[in-house]
Amino acid sequence: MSKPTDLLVGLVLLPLVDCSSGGAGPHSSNTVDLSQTLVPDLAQPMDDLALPHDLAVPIKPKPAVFTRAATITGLKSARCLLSVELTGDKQPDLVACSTVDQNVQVYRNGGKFMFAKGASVSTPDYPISLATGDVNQDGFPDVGVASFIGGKHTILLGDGRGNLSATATLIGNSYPNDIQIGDLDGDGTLDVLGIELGMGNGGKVLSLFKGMGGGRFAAATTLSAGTGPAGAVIADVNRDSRMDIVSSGYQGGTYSVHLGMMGGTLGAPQTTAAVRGPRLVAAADFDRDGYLDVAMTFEGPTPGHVGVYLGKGDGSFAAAIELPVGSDPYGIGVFDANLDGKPDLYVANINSSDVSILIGRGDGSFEAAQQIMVDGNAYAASAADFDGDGKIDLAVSASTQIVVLRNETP
Ligand SMILES: [Ca+2]
Ligand SMILES: [Ca+2]
Ligand SMILES: [Ca+2]
Ligand SMILES: [Ca+2]
Repeated sequence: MSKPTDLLVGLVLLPLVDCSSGGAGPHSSNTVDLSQTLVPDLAQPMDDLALPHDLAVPIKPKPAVFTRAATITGLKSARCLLSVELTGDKQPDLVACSTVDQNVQVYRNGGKFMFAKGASVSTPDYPISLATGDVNQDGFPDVGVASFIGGKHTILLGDGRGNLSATATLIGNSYPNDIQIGDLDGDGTLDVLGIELGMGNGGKVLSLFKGMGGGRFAAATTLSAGTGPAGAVIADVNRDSRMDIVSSGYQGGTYSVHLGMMGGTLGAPQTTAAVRGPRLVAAADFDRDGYLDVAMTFEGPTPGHVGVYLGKGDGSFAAAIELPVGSDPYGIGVFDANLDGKPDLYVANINSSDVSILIGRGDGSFEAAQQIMVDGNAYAASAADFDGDGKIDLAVSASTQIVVLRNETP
């Protein structure tokens, strides 16, 4: 099986680690805080709720059930995947990118798991990550694309009818590997964050492009981070209503936290050692203590693993809980797969050509991964309710195809 994880650029062999499962911010698909519910958790008996946490009898959560509902073929080296409603019919569409076709391709959701090829936009120089948000505040979601070789981030404005048109091109450091969109300075306008491996430059920076409204952005300001940033999430980890950044330091084996400060600035990074090769990052309140936690995929063949870091609420995190998944895990995101209101994880595995679904128990621990084959190097996945039945489905980018899995959990 081919393993397209390496790209020769110049004389440097680059391990590529990217691909976003979605941007953060108002349209985030990898940040879910399910803790804010006021409804009692009916999955647990009342006696259980009254017990101290460590005395509670663990309730085994029900597994999720997914079946293949659609296979979109004809892709070449599909690397990114995003679910976002682009056509105005309230049904989430799919956006993929191809490093061979060098484009971003929209697949319009026609209902009943029928997807039709829609708009295509040329995005040269190895597009490898997508994010979404309404950057020009016209009510229609837009798409940001990171192009690895060009060191650039292209903003594609959505018109609400399924079309995407390139507007700004944002040049940051070098070799962007992930892109996130969120309001980092709290001015009500979405900003773009470039997460850049910076190969050959001793790259230790993130590039922040502040949104100025109308889809325009300021020139990059740089934030120092762990060596070789590969992925990040924008989320409020210390619950002060200011957005923060948690980024992975792929080359240095670290993760870094930038806390949002008064006046729209970001504080100095707090960098913590992780095990080798952290890649992409997602956030949710996995133990439901009111503070966001993060999960990261880690480079590694067999067994691959995900690290879950429970937030302490002050911007720091407990030591990793390591969860085995498929081989060479890459894209990661949060959804409620088994409909119990507790956040679960999906992980795209490159080498094992499958997706792992980790059912959260709601206390920060997880059931053993359910593996679903997708028959192709899986770099990215994206969750959305494609058929509108209230159950969140999952689309997986698998090299030459996109496999759409229907959630049939009873
Ligand atoms: Ca914060
Ligand atoms: Ca938490
Ligand atoms: Ca769940
Ligand atoms: Ca559904």
